[in-house]
Amino acid sequence: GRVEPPADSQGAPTPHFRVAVIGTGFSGLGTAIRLKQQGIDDFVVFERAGEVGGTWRDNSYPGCAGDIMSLLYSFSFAPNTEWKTTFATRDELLAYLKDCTARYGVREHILFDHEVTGAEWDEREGRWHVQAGGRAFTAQVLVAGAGYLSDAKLPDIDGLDSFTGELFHSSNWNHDVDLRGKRVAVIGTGSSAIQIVPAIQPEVGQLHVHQRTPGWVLPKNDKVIGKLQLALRRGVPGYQKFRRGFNKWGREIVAFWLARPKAATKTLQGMAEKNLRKNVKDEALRARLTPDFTVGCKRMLFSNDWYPTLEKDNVELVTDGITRVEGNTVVTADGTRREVDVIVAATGFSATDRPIAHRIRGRGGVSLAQTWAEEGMTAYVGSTVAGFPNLFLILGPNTVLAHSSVTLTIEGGINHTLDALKAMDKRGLSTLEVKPEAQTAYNTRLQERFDGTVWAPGGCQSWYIGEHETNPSVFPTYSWRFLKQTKKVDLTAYTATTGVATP
Ligand code: N01
Repeated sequence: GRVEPPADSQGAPTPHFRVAVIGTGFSGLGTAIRLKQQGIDDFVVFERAGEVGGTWRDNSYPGCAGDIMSLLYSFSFAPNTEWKTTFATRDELLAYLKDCTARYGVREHILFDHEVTGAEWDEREGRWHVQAGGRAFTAQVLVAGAGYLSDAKLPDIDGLDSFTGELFHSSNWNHDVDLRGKRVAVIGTGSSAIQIVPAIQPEVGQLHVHQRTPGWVLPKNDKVIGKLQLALRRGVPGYQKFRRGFNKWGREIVAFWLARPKAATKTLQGMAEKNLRKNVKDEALRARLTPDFTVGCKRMLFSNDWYPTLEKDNVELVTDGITRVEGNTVVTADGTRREVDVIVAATGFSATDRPIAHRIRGRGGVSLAQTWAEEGMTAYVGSTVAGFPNLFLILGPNTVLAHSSVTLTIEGGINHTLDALKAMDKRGLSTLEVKPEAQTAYNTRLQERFDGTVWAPGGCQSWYIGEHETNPSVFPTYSWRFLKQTKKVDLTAYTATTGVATP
């Protein structure tokens, strides 16, 4: 029989939805748009902040921009002809996501200031109980689009929490702090730091860049989109799609080289070495900026102004590790004490220990984080996990494309979710749960693909690789393979049930 919705504390029935989506970044918004396009209107999107945009809302640091061509770093089903430059700035990307929200009518489905604090699978009712924004909801299907670069990681440095100046993370920039003339320490030299440092250097007094591991840097071939390009994009049907496809397939060729350490060393590393030689004349500085890991093992960095900025008079590259912070002073391993007014921690995210995984509880009340801690961080096609019926992850484990745009694996995850919903409708299924053996077989095959690649566990320290014997982050092969495996849900990999009525 029909399951009556349980009442909340006020006695009103708990709102129930066919689908509940977590997050309004590329993953959550993309899911919402595709749900609308598929004619599914019975869904809600929970957003912890007051606006859409995910990564591109949170990261507002000076210099923030994409480093994947904007034509490819956008939805294939929501094209934008108006990109101003090859690589969109953060403001443009955020405007694009806001525009998509309005254009496809998904804003009315979003509950802002509704952070998902818990989601538990109810075996008897065959649905998810979700707590968000202090309220209770139920949903037949839960789609987690919280991403892997959404929760800031501060470094574990003695005394940092009692720093007497201003401290903030790159993804939570404090725009109230006036940096003009200030002494600033930036910790980290990843993708975020290499955009921040050149952007703030002209205005700060002194800039200390704390580098633990130098990265391989390639030039960024950024251009303003000219009038002819714009006219072609606006006026010639199929042109935009062609350019996007050209970029996508070009990157597949890079994937072939990038994965193989010998080939990558010969080609990409050679290019990166040349870039370093060309831009850094000081030999001693160059030596300190030369990485000791195979190119591609950590995410490639793209910049034209990172190296030149490091040679400016008010910039110091610090390579002795930070041992502690005392009052307003950063102390490094060589005993040097640097007084600073501001510390910017460009130290990355909790990518392999995702906070959302602690909040989602499947069969028997076991959390996703617990499951992953015990059995390894895996999913079937990056999307579904045994023990978690009717849960679909967008950007689950092993969905990072080191050579291409994350929006491709996001679209793959969405395809898989939407096709599963279609199959459920068509066959009258109330639950779908991946079979443990299908999940294991998929991951055994996937992990074998890491053998002999630059992402093999142990190659370097990076969120690309994680800290275990298996790699939980990268998808080790071409994006077309990911899109192929997520195009249709393979019902033979799933246990399906019928008969649990949902309101
Ligand atoms: O973070 P990261 P990110 N003491 O984890 C260092 C995407 N992204 O925010 O290498 C000293 O890459 C750490 O050092 P090490 C992109 O996918 C894209 O920069 O671990 N240093 C490293 O240098 C990227 O991969 C764009 O030794 C410490 C840095 O902090 C992802 O976001 C722009 C430290 C962290 O680097 C994350 O990038 C920005 C410590 N205690 C970001 N702890 C685009 O352009 C950590 N570090 C699209």
